[in-house]
Amino acid sequence: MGLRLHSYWRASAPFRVRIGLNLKGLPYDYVPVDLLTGEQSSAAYKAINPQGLTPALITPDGEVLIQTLAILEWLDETYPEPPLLPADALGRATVRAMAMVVACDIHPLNNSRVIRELAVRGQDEAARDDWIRKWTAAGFDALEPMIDRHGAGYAFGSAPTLADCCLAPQAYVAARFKLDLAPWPAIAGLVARYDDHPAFAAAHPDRQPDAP
Ligand SMILES: N[C@@H](CCC(=O)N[C@@H](CS)C(=O)NCC(=O)O)C(=O)O
Repeated sequence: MGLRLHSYWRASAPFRVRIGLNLKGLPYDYVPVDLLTGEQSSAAYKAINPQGLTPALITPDGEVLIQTLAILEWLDETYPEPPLLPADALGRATVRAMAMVVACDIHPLNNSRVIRELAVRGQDEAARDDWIRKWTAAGFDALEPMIDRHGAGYAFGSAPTLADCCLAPQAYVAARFKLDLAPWPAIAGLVARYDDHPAFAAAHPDRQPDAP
């Protein structure tokens, strides 16, 4: 058995792991989880990921991994080339910090279950979209100077890292919710670069088997 990824085409968290798998050149089986019909909350899926969130990665030994940062670090330790983290401790801490700005401080506020809850509490679509843009902008404000300082073609240095695995999907969400990247030229520059990289392009939502 090879690697198996439980994924939804448009969701940004599985997109991170698809990029990581592609950067490592690892083939995997794609198992769609339909977030629109609530499949993530089914007993069958929760037996795989008790959080009812995507993605889940099944290892060749049949172990289940959840949480994208943990999955990407496992991938990096298990399949070291090319590395997703720098060789030095300071570099690793910086790349992890950039990834966490996205994965810990932007995305959790904007995840679909949070947006659904805002709707339940009476927020209309315009207010919900503003909410998404607000927290994305706050994270991008923090990332922009970090990329200015550490980037040299990618978010940190001249090759893609864990930070890019997280940032590219968040930039896709930003475009989806019509957040103009003009205030963040360093991030806008990276997005153009991601579009040209085969590992990022193959991971793009529109190219997934469950995309409509
Ligand atoms: N912190 C988790 C976040 C996972 C997550 O929130 N996934 C979203 C898709 S981007 C999801 O499956 N949402 C389903 C829902 O909200 O019901 C990770 O990094 O894996």
